Amino acid sequence: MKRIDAIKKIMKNIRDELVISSTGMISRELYAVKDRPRNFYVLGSMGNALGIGLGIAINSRHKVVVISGDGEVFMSLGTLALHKKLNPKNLKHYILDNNCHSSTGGQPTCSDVVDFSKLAPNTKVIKVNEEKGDAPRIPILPKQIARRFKNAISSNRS
Ligand SMILES: Cc1ncc(C[n+]2csc(CCOP(=O)(O)OP(=O)(O)O)c2C)c(N)n1
Ligand SMILES: [Mg+2]
Repeated sequence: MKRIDAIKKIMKNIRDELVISSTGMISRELYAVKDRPRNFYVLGSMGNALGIGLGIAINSRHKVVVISGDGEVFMSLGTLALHKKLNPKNLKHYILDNNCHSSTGGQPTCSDVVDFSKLAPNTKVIKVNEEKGDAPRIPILPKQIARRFKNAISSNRS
């Protein structure tokens, strides 16, 4: 499956959930598939999508969906243990696993020897292919992404 098709499939079932997406083409493709103020694109800060999602989930009643890559998860593998410990019922984690850092040239990861779904609850691994994809850069600035996300949460609109 193409990574962008996995993102389309996830987004089909999204209503008012907050969606946090990891650094690289995953965020670009999410923007291309369905931009919305309730999406938070973690630009540049690789390894932090799940931590941000957990922070929101344990401090609110919002339903939170995190979309990560395998390289992203390895940057901060300990956050999976924290996820298991906190176990918020309002957080779902999708990991789009292509066994590499496809956004930056396909450098391999060790995801072939780890089953992420055994390490944390509500964690679904979706195998995707290694294609980099061609979604363009997100044209809104990180500050604007953060501002409209905060506004969307506080006004409770989607
Ligand atoms: C701390 C840090 N290191 C490296 C990068 C560069 N970088 C951006 S995306 C990416 C690869 C992400 O890989 P993965 O999460 O597996 O997603 P994929 O591109 O394979 O879909 C890298 C290395 C970064 N933005 N921040
Ligand atoms: Mg990857």
